[in-house]
Amino acid sequence: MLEGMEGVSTYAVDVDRAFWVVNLITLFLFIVTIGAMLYFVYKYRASKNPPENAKNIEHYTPIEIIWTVVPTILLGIVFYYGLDSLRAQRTMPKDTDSIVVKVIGQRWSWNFEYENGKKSSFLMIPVNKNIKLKMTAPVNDVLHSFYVPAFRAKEDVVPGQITQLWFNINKKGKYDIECAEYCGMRHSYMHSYVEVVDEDKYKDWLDPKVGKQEDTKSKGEELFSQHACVGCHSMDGTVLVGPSLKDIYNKKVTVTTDSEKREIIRDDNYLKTAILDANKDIVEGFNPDMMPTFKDVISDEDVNELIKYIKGTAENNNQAPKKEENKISGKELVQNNGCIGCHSLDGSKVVGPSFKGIYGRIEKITINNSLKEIIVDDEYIKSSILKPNDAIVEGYYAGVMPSFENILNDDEIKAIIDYLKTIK
Ligand code: HEC
Ligand code: HEC
Ligand SMILES: [Cu+2]
Repeated sequence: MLEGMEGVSTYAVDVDRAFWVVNLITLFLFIVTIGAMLYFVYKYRASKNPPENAKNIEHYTPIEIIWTVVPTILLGIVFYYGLDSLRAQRTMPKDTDSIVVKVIGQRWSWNFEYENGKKSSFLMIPVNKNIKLKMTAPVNDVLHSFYVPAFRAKEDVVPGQITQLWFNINKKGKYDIECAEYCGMRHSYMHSYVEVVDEDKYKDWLDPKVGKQEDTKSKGEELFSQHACVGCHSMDGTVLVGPSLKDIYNKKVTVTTDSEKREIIRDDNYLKTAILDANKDIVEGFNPDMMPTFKDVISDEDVNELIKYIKGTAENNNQAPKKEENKISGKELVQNNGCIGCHSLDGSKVVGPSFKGIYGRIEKITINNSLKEIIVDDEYIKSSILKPNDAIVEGYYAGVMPSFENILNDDEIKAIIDYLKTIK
């Protein structure tokens, strides 16, 4: 595959120029030195120049000046073009003029997160736009290096530190991403690709519901942003000031009512009270007096619209496209969390056991230093993901698989388990 031999980023010309300048100067110096050496070997060969004729010349000013001045100029040229290309690469556009993508490099996969929260295991970007990568690795991971040869772009990815890289690509296509820092066993498998597409195609991919969704925005959704609920509540599962309202309808919650803890189901009545009289029931883990009361601010009718909207995130309530998008795909989770860097789907042993046929399989594991035989079920898979070091599969090592506690939530783990069941 020769795609990428030609540089496709705006600064590729600068980098390529520096490359050629350095190489041509090196070639020139090579020819001059080796040429002179061969010439002298021939000219002063022993048969024509008996050793007793040899003279010891101590000084020859002209040649000393030449071999000082010429290399100085050549190095000056190398320095100039080196600095020039480095400047082109490292002068970052502002965040506001760029599409910022978060990159996580971990053993042994690349993960990308876009401005709207979408995640992927390859990088999708529009052509002719500034792209800025903010990269890091998990704190318990090792050094990696993000490298796209076709872009002439490379930067270290360091645990616990954010490094940046930018580019602006002028040619659509698919280009390789490599890890350029040796990072252990599966280093060579730590590759992915960048897909450079038209802006429209990029937008469609990033947010498939744009356009379709805009006109069907429900009354409840409008009220939700109008009354600034969005500032404290997400609809995608992230906890802001208040709990996320995604998928909460008819689910249990622990609340404190009149300083007494109780568990209740979030039905219409509960939601109505939660909106109009927020301090009556305080959701566990949150503080009272944070949410303003909306009594006399929001009419009963509008409260019903809001409730409908909150329900809509749990039920298929004329919000079909939304629902589709919120469905968690176990397959994507497995791809986006680096699991397939260590677990194969085809039965081959990689760093960890293969996922093929994992569900229901009989396995020997070590728990508390004693070997036991178990059948892989939901509970076991869940604890393998959350506490990988509690039970170690025979033939494998502890301390290799990272824990996904606080990274994957219960719903996501369930989706992964459902997906694993299908890999036969
Ligand atoms: C200033 C931040 C803030 C704003 C604005 C806000 N809330 Fe809240 N909300 C909270 C906090 C904090 C909690 C959790 C404590 C509690 O139960 O009161 C909460 C709890 C809730 C709950 C219960 C959630 C659960 O998990 O059971 C619902 C429903 C809710 N809010 C709806 C709304 C709606 C609808 C709006 C807009 C009309 C809104 N909130 C505006 C902060 C806010
Ligand atoms: C850095 C490599 C690595 C990553 C990343 C990783 N694992 Fe593992 N995993 C291992 C190793 C090694 C074992 C075997 C040792 C053990 O039991 O902890 C294992 C064991 C398991 C087991 C038990 C397997 C069995 O046959 O009993 C499951 C299930 C599992 N991993 C799921 C996952 C999931 C899901 C992810 C992604 C969210 C993941 N792993 C990410 C290395 C990894
Ligand atoms: Cu790496």
